[in-house]
Amino acid sequence: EATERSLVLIKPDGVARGFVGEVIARIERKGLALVAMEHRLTTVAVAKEHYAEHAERPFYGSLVDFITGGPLVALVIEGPRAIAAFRQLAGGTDPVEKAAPGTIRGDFALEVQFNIVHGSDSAESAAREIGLWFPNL
Ligand code: DAT
Ligand code: MG
Repeated sequence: EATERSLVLIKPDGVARGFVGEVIARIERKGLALVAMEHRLTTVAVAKEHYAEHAERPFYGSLVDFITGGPLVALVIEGPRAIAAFRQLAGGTDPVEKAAPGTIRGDFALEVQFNIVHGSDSAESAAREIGLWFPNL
């Protein structure tokens, strides 16, 4: 397989609840490499751009408030099919209805907005998101 990169966020709920190590351990156990990692606060401008595809959705404002409401950990991961591989580790968006037990969301989350992690959903999204979060990479 061709190697790929994906943008992962351990969102503020994941950091506040102490899941940074757990998420990174799952990424490493899967065999994915860490290419960049930073603990940081997110500006409203970056948050809005990151979630631009959801700008018209009713939850957009609270999503931007949530993602800017505390520190998060942004990572770039790399490996064969890294984008799909991390989406598999994360589980579906709804942590109860969609994420299976054994996934990050299925194991640790209850509410859609507070689903611990973000992972790029396509090669196009990954390129856009890596450029947004790690412009020097
Ligand atoms: P994903 O994070 O699985 O790619 P998405 O891109 O559809 O999911 O949505 C981005 C985030 O927005 C998601 O992780 C949590 C939040 N979200 C999605 N649907 C929501 C809803 N119906 N109510 C509240 N938050 C929602
Ligand atoms: Mg998404």
